Amino acid sequence: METPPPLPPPLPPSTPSENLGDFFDSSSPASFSEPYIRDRIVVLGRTQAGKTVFIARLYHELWSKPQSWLSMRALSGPAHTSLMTMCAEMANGRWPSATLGQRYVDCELKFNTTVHRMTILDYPGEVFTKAFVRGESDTDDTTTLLEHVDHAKGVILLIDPKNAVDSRDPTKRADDDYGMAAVVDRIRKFPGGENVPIAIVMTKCDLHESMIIQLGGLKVFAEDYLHWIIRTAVNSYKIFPCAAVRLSRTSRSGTGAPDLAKPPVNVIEPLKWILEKLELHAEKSQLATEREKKDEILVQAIDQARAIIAQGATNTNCVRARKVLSAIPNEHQGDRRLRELRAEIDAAVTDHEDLHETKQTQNWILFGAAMFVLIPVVIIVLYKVFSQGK
Ligand SMILES: Nc1nc2c(ncn2[C@@H]2O[C@H](COP(=O)(O)OP(=O)(O)O)[C@@H](O)[C@H]2O)c(=O)[nH]1
Ligand SMILES: [Mg+2]
Repeated sequence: METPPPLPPPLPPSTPSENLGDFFDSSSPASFSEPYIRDRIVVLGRTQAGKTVFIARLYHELWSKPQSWLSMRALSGPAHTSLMTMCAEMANGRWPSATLGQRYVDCELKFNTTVHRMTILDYPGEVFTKAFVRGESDTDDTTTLLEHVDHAKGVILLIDPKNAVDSRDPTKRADDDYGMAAVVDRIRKFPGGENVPIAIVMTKCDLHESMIIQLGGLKVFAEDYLHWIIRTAVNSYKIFPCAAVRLSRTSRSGTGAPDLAKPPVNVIEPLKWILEKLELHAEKSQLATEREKKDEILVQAIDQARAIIAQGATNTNCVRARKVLSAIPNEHQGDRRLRELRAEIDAAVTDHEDLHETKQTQNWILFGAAMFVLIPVVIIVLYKVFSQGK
């Protein structure tokens, strides 16, 4: 593993949340004026959640058997070697040693044609507890952790379901329910975090499957033991029961040796789900941008046509206005605003023609009346002139 890569600028100072219903002490995003860049998929979990095993297996799967639609590459040689060594150790029947220092692995993911950055935060669980349970965000290690979380566009949360159930140790329990819910809360409240896909991965399910079944199955288990996380995640989350590395022999204690020959369960799937969601979001936002652009063209044309008609609803102006409107792309021709304006132009031109006709009739009546008076006067004058001449 390697030293942390340079990070984007830190978050602006936090302000207290205005929402009275807020339960967690997350900083409010209300003070942000600039769009906040969400550029990485983040993997995190508390101590002993199974992070090292999960990421080593995920990396091994994608490196050794790259799929045409998904591949993964560590961004540094030492990180690659470290992940592959951990898998080699597991292949030899040894679990990877506990994480000693703060560790980051930066990887590049290629999903179909898009490249994503993935940051794996495999730090000692104490840092997680400090940041999300004790709310201490002033030390270097917690600040870095929070910054990664705040830049996440997708998150994989690893939870050992046994810890979620283990109520004998309230500290352990707090890390899983309070701490994890605090992570989710922070993600949802910060700019652009409303729809960040969160994959909740329940680890070591080869060991815990029967416990989950006994407690009512995955759905009931999640509602009973992960309800704070689910409530806080609101939307865009999915729960995956996962067995990254299974034991070589049936053992319920979890102390058995790992067997890398057995296929993993739900190691690639959470990542795939996140990537598909991100692709869908990207498509949607691209469509929305295109729609906005087209709408702008429509609004501009409507304004231009109105300005022409405002100069007078003469035949020439109406023809000009209609010409402007017919230049609008076909897919907008059925737009309500356009139909209404066309009807207005038709009405305006009819009024204009009616007015014109009325004026013409009035002129003819005036002319007739004038002739009615003038002709007898002229006849009388001529008669008088001629009769005097005689
Ligand atoms: N049976 C089983 N045990 C696991 C699995 N993943 C992790 N473990 C056990 O949990 C221990 C802690 O896992 P580790 O990945 O080091 O946790 P971390 O502290 O979150 O990095 C390992 O030493 C294994 O004994 C799994 O998928 N199946
Ligand atoms: Mg570890």
